[in-house]
Amino acid sequence: MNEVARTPLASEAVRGRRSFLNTAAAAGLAGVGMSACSEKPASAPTAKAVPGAHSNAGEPGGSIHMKPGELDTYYGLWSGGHNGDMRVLGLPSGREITRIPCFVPDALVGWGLTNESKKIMGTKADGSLKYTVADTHHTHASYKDGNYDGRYAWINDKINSRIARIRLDYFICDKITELPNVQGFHGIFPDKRDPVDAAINHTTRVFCGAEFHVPLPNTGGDLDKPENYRSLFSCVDAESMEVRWQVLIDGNCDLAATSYDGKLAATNQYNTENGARFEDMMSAERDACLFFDVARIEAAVKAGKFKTIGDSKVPVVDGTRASNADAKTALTAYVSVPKNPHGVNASPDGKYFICAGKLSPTCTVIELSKVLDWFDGKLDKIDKAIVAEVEVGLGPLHTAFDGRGNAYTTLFLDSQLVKWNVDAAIKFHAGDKNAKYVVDRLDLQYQPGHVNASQSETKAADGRWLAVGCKFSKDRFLPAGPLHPENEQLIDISGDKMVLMADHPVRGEPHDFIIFKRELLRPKQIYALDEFPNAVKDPKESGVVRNGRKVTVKMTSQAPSFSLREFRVKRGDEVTLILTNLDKVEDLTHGFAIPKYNVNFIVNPQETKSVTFIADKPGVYWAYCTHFCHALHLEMRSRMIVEA
Ligand code: RUQ
Ligand code: CUA
Ligand code: CA
Repeated sequence: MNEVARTPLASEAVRGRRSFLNTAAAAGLAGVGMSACSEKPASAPTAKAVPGAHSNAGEPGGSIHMKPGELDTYYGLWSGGHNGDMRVLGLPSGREITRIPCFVPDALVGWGLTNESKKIMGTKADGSLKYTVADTHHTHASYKDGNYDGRYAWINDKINSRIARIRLDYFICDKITELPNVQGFHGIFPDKRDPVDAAINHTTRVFCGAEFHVPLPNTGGDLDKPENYRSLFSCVDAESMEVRWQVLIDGNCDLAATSYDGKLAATNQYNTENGARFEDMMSAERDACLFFDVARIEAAVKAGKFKTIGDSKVPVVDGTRASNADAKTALTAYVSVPKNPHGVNASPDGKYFICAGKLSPTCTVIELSKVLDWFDGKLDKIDKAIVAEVEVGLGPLHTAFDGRGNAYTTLFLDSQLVKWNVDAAIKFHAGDKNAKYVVDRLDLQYQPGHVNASQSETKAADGRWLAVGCKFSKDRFLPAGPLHPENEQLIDISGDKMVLMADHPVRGEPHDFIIFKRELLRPKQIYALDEFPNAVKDPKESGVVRNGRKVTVKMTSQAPSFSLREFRVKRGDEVTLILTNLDKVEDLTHGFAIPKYNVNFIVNPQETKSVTFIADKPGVYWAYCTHFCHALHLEMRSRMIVEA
């Protein structure tokens, strides 16, 4: 597939293309045909990719090739898209280190099979999983003093509107919450400090935007009245993972951002039209970035100024335009932003939110102090908070920062990354037509969506590395059937010119990711036995305990054997097998599989897991260790005898 047209268009045509995309044009672009729109400005430097870049150690690029035994200097947390997991990468090498299962079963660790993971994932009355599909897009980590504190990360499931929390000490998912009253939960962002108690300078809440409108409650009413469908913005408690409150809004939500002072959360809205049809969602020339005054919302909830919807107990406050026209009492403020914006990102200096235009070739810079002024009644019109609205290229989607005043925005349609200077853009917008805000452009392969730079969304943005998630890889990798991988590209942004360093194929479909310094995490590599209330702490506790038809099998593992060489149950018993790995040696993981019973999971050092199944097939079943642990790994077995 080499059909990517790279012919520069005549300047008029370029200018025409660079005006707003109307409904018809966007409709025509809905397919892969988008790949044809990649006119290249004559000035675009075409950085040479590997292998040249590999040899420039010492230059701005440095080496991204890790010698054997060498460790990466950054972690990357990547969403796994419709694999429903989170991926952990080492950067700059791009090596994938692990995947953390969240929303979808995982065969390696037994996620979705063990009782512990099922409890986190959620089950139906019959004990089976409530959901087995997911669509993760956005991942962000908890903050302290404006930087990551290494406690948690969160990730969304757009399909079933769930938010999962990852413990960053063990790299495991420990809680999942399903948001009520919404569909299409997409954007997610933790607050960076407490909006009410200024002494709390770490994450306490996570904000969640819902894209799709639904009838409220969605229980069969208003089916054919899309004009009554509504969307909500939700706040989840970072510790309890309970939904604290929701805001009923006009329009919808897309991505989310929070301010460094904790006071403001925001979501971009591409469907202020409340449209139910494709063309309706694109009928308005401007949509909005919707701001929330978090402290006022919490005060309203405290004062009982809320309702609840259907069976949900979550307080819902009124954030509609009509009810929030008076700035002095408003819970929300709708800043107008051109046509169907997508990403909204907070600059690391704490001053601005930048909205990427998507169907408008612009980025809009909103000054947060002015938004606060409006809420204080000191600014007469909320749109005066817009301090720049500049053209950057076609299809702007997401923006990253280098901590030196530059923004990096992906241009989906142009297949480019544009580096632009925020201060210069503000000057240009203010009338200084000599202000050159575009600093550099780099062609990408192909159709970039997400972008993030090392430490970009923290006060410690270091402008070292930047990664781009390209939606199409086309010809960049060996063909392997019709499904192409995505292409995650690594770019050195330490110099004036951006340098493309590497392509990495990834299994579909990562969306957003964050990159941060490895020192910010303190991972543990051995569990504490006490993390597990059902731990079998001593091999002597092993055995079979019968309680009617319920049988509990307790077992431990220590390389190369299980504490029970055999165990007996009777046909029809409900068997709960608890296995604690008593090995304390780092990297000494065991597996436990039972043939014909669909059981397989792993236990890491000092970890306990359990499974429950009906022993419905009499016979001999060699349970065995599936994870290579010892020279006698193959001999590491236990015999399950099911008496007829
Ligand atoms: S959104 S491009 Cu979730 Cu941009 Cu993926
Ligand atoms: Cu234990 Cu392999
Ligand atoms: Ca719209």
